[in-house]
Amino acid sequence: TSTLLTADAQPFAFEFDVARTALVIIDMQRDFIEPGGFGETLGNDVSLLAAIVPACQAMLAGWRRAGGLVIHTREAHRPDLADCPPAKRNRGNPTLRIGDEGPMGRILVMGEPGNQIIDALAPVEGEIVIDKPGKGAFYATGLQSMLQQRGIARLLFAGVTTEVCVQTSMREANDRGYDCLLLEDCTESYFPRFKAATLEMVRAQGGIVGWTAPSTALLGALE
Ligand code: C5J
Repeated sequence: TSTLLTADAQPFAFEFDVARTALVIIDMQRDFIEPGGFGETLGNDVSLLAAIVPACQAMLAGWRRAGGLVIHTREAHRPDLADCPPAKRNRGNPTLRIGDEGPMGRILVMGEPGNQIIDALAPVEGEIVIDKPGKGAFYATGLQSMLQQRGIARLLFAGVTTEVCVQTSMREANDRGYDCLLLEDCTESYFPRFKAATLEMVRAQGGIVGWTAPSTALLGALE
């Protein structure tokens, strides 16, 4: 509907209409959430991230009920890794590099078991799935034209990790003129202090990157 709704948010109320707003769920793929994937090979405790799944499920269910557009992203590379810069593949000293064979198939490669969105948040018919080779969802993807074709002006962000792919995507969107809101309980980092800092930096200076709010504030506005 084109009715303007209002959600309690920081630094001030967020106005949105379902018809021109999309829920963007960033990289809730097995690689980051389950043991044996890319996240764990970088030395992270993946159980921290799994904790947001129930809140993401509730938000997704409410947004679907309201008839809103849902976009899922996956950090995913071509099997030949032509879209993976060596700088990305070689940085740090991961036990498994992008493209290597891991317990859930080749790390961060399209089509592999580890690259699938977790069952609890699996896309359904009519939802858009974006495979992105970078951290941001706009870089080298068709996301912007898909949003433009549908008249989307506002984005609600969920997913992982808060300060990497979520924040990068949100900043890309903000520079492209979208009003962006980060769903506080639907995002997580392997470093809790980075999540806290990201929420603060997004909404500082009058919402320099956008808004933040708990998912219940958005869901409440939909009722
Ligand atoms: C990372 C992501 N952290 N989805 N990817 O490498 O945030």
